[in-house]
Amino acid sequence: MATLFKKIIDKEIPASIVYEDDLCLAFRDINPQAPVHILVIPKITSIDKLSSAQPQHQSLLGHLLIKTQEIARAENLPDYRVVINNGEKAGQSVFHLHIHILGGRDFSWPPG
Ligand code: DGP
Repeated sequence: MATLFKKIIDKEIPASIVYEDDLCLAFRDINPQAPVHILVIPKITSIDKLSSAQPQHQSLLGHLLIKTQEIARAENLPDYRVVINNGEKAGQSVFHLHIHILGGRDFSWPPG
């Protein structure tokens, strides 16, 4: 079943897209938890969460992180938090791998 994020990739649902290439898409979170809150997702749909990733996805995962730091730089974020929620108990609600980029405010630790 197509997730919400697949529909965003296919432009069936509008999103505020900040970056796109052949492998990934980045767009602003609809429910931002910080002044800047961007999601970076792979275009392939076979990775529902980080723990489903396989060794064959190594370069894709690296690509997502490199794009994460480029997007943070483009958003003028010197400091930012990068989050991947893996599974329901960790707060994952959309089962298509995504990296949260959060910035523009201070963050506490440990996270809730
Ligand atoms: P997570 O809880 O880690 O699975 O994060 C899912 C995020 O997706 C959550 O922060 C809200 C965001 N989100 C859910 N639906 C939409 C949508 O339709 N558009 C956008 N831009 N973001 C969405």
